[in-house]
Order: sequence, then C-alpha cells, then structure tokens
Amino acid sequence: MSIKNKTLRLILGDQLNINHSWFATVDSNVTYVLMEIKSETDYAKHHIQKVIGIFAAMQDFAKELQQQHHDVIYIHLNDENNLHRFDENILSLIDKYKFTQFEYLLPDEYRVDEHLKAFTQKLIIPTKVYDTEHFYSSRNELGDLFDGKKTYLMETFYRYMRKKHKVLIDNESKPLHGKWNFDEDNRQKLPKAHKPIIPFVFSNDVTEIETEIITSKIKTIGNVNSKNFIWPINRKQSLELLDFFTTNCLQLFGTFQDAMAPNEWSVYHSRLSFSMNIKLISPQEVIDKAIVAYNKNPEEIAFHQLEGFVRQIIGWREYMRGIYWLKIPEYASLNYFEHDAKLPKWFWTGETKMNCLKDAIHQSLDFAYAHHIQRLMVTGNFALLAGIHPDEVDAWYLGIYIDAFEWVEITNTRGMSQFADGGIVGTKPYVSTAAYINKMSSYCSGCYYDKNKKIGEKACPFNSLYWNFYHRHENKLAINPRIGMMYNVWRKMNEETRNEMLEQAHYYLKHINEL
Ligand code: FAD
Ligand code: DLZ
Ligand code: SF4
Repeated sequence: MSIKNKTLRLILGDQLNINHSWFATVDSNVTYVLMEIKSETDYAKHHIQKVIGIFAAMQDFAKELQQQHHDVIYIHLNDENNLHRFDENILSLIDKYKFTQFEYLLPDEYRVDEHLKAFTQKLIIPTKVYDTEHFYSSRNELGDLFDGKKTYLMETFYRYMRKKHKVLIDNESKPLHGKWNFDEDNRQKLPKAHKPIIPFVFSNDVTEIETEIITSKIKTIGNVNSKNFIWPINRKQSLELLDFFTTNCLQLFGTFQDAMAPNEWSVYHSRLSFSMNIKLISPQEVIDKAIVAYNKNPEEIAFHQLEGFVRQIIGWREYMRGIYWLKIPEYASLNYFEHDAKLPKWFWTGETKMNCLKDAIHQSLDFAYAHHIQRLMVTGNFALLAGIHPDEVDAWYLGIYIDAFEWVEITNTRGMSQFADGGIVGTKPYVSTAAYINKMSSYCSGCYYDKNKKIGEKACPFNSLYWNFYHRHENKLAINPRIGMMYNVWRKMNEETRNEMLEQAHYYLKHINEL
C-alpha cells in the first residue's frame, strides 16, 4: 500500500449520516472506520436493545458505504485485533496501513470529544475535524444567544430558531396563526373508550449481534426479541417510521402528548429519537415532512398538533444540546438539593406495587422506550421526591433508553427532571402528587395504593413524599415565585396532619425497596 495521501476517517456509532458531505464523492485515498468497542459498551450499563440497535445500524451503514464503493474497515466486538478503545484502534490502523492523515466528526459527547482531542494532539500525522452536519444549531449558538444573560429560557431560544430557520413563520417573521405556542390546546387525557393505536414496529433479525454481545460478556439490562427487533436500523426504516408518524399520529400528537395508559407504550409519539440521535435521519427532514403532511391535510391535522411537534425538535432538542455544551463538564456533578439516596432496587426490575411505576419501568425494560411524560412525571418525579442522588438517576436513564446519549440525557435528567442544576433548564421542579398522574392516566384505578389517601395504609406514596420534598427544601424553594404559594397550602394544614404526612413519607423512604 502506498504511503501517499492516505486518510483515515472515524465514524462513531451515533454519526450515521449518509447525507454527510464526506460521502458525496468516492475517494480511493480515503478509508472509513467504524468500531464496536468496550469503552463505549461499558461506560454505562446499556439496555441490550440500545447496544444491538447501534451495532445493527453501524453494520448496515458500513454495508451501504461499501455499496457506494467507499473503502471501509469495520471492527467487530469480537475481532481478535480489537483493542476496544478509539485511540488504540486508530493508532494500530495508522501503523498497519500507513495513513498520513486522520479525520473525525465532532462527537456529541464531552467524554469522547475530550478523548479524541487529547489523542489527536499527540498524534504525529495531521488531523482534521468536521461538523456532523446534523443539527440546526452549532455547539456554541445557544451560549452566544444568551451571552451575559442570567437565565436561558427555552421559549426565547425556540422563537429565535423559528425565525432563523423560517419554520412556521410568515414573511414578517411573525408566528403563523398568531401565536408561538399552542400548548393550552394540548395535553388531554385519553378518553375511556380510546382505541389504542398499534405502534408500527420492525422485525429485524439481529440474533447474530445478540450472540456477539453475549459471548463478549457485555453487561446489559432489559429484554429483547432478537428475531423481531422492533427499532429502525437504517435510514430506509427510519423514513418508514417517520411516514407512519405523519400519517397516523401527528393529528393527535399534541392533544395526547402528556397522556399515559397501561398497554399503550408510545401513544401518538413518533419514536424517532433513536433514528435522529444516531443521525440516520435529520431533524430538518423530520420537521419538513411533518409540515408537508400538515399542508396536505390541514382539515385533519390541526395547527397546534404540528406546532407542538416542531417545538420538541427545533426547540427542546436543540436547546438541550446548547445547554449541554455551555455547561458541561460542571453540569455532570450538579446536585442542587444535595440528594444522596440510592435508587430503589425495583427501578431495575419493575417489581413494585405502584402501578404507574411498574408499568413505566416494565415497558422501559421491554422496549428500551418510555415517552416523555412517563420519564418526567412517573420515574423522574418519584426519584426527585425520594431524594435519589442525581448520579444514580443519570446512570439509570443513560442506560435504559435506546435514545440515551449524554448530551440529551443529562440535560433532561439532571436538569429538567431532577432540578439538580438549580433552575438552568427548568423554572421549577417537576413534582406532583397522585392527582396529576391520575389526571393524565388510568394507572391509579388499577393500583394497590389509594390515590386519594395521604396518610395510613395503602396511601399513595407520591402524596406524602410530595409534601416531604417541599418541607425538606423550603429554604431553597420558598423564594421561587412559581412555588411560593405551595407553602401557603402547606402552612394552612393543621400541624398534626403535617406531622403525620412527614412520618408517612419517612416510613416510605425507609422502606423504599418494598414499595
Ligand atoms: P416525541 O414525543 O415523538 O417527540 C419528537 C422528538 O422531539 C423526539 O424524538 C426528540 O428528538 C424531541 N424531543 C422531545 N422532547 C425532548 C426533550 N425534552 N429533549 C430533547 N428532545 C426532545 N430524549 C432523548 O433523545 N434522549 C434521552 O436520553 C432522553 N432522556 C430523557 C430523560 C428524562 C428524565 C426526560 C424527562 C426526557 C428525556 N428525553 C430524552 C426527552 C424525551 O423524553 C424523548 O426525546 C422522547 O421521549 C423520545 O420519544 P419520541 O421520539 O417518541 O418523542
Ligand atoms: C452507545 C454506543 C455503544 C453502546 N457502542 C458503541 C461502539 O461500540 N462504537 C461506537 O463508535 N459508538 C458506540 N456507541 C455510541 C457512542 O457512545 C457515541 O458515539 C458517543 O457517546 C459520542 O456521542
Ligand atoms: Fe401511581 Fe399512586 Fe396512582 Fe398508584 S395511586 S398509580 S402509585 S400515582
């Protein structure tokens, strides 16, 4: 092999963007490398479906590149020469094939970014770094927008993004239909006679990958049917899922965005986060397709459904990434409430008598998926009320969901859900009693616990834990204008009730593994 102009390009498992300009031309002097390695399978205890999904998508992507006549090296988990680290595998390839240049795409995760920066600084051949050409905004764009400001309001960022990218705005940069946000039209409970929508799933045979993972002794959580793997593993399947969403779910997306029901594991949600996060499809094409569907059928798809969906992607998703790059690495150790409890054991099994948690956790173990309100108002709500250390909560969320990558997991978990950032992402903690869970779901009617009881046998744990949380953090929360009035309610209760409630909460916290 000649030593002239030979470039090695690294593609990470969440960088499978076939429309990237790297692939526009075939260059015989360029070789691409994808690697299944233990540094990535072992930094968290991932769900088996997450590892399988990423490997299946990487393998498919490598094949597609080869079909386009690109040169590809694919390192399998159990390859004899696999050194299981990005730096060591790259060094070994440079040595073996005499590459003269190394190139990579900006990683989405700080840990990998730092690793590759440190590695390439020492590398004797030149390095070049490229953008992934996936997101609407650059890493620093949110930081620049809020430069000198004390708060980082998502709504401000969202409006900026809509105007900048001309999404759902008129010629004068005003929002279509007169408002930026139609949330008050959204968020209803499912009607009693609701006919569950059957999620469109794939049946990929990934048995070989499952065997590869098991024989390599990778520790995983959760269940999988590897003959019928349900998640999209390539661009074609991701586009099919997008099509299913715009045809069947968009018309009720906003209305039932916060609704929860047993046996309806994705309701009207898109389940596109995995495809987007590993870059099989781009946020722009998802939004464009949703807008096309709306324009074709405005009688069936009301504008508020579309706006609600667009906001999740051009708003929340880009916002979380901006916050991540602005605040990491400090963000990863924030613990505003100084919580230090351990996650109950049943978070890993679903074996709890609390129906809402049992359902959300079992479905997470079965599908590596829960929709937003299950993550925020069931599992996240409980973890916050129970005072679990944010490290433990993060480890759970980073492992269990197929779409979990630190940039979007930690900002949602430590930030939005656990308020461990003291209010960077959210303006108040997302906590509730059984009243909210009952309002948005049918879980309570089938529960061992009584949603209406605060004290005594079978009282719903959310009720006393809620007040215990406010009582415990009065110093930090009473000054918050969005919460102050809760303390008026608390103080108006008679002392005996308050004490009984705190006792009940302490009893539950002491026996948390038996709940
Ligand atoms: P849909 O409801 O169909 O929404 C459409 C898209 O909007 C999603 O695919 C996603 O890309 C985007 N989106 C919606 N809400 C958010 C949000 N809050 N932040 C960022 N993007 C959003 N999302 C992840 O992608 N990875 C995670 O690891 C992750 N961890 C979370 C942890 C907690 C505690 C919470 C409360 C939320 C988390 N989210 C995470 C955000 C959100 O719950 C998921 O994006 C969503 O449930 C994915 O399902 P979907 O594709 O069906 O979403
Ligand atoms: C999550 C993951 C896993 C489980 N395995 C791999 C892998 O073997 N090889 C790889 O390139 N990427 C993997 N990933 C995704 C990476 O962890 C991801 O690219 C980083 O978190 C950077 O965002
Ligand atoms: Fe969950 Fe309490 Fe309702 Fe049971 S009663 S489902 S624990 S909120």
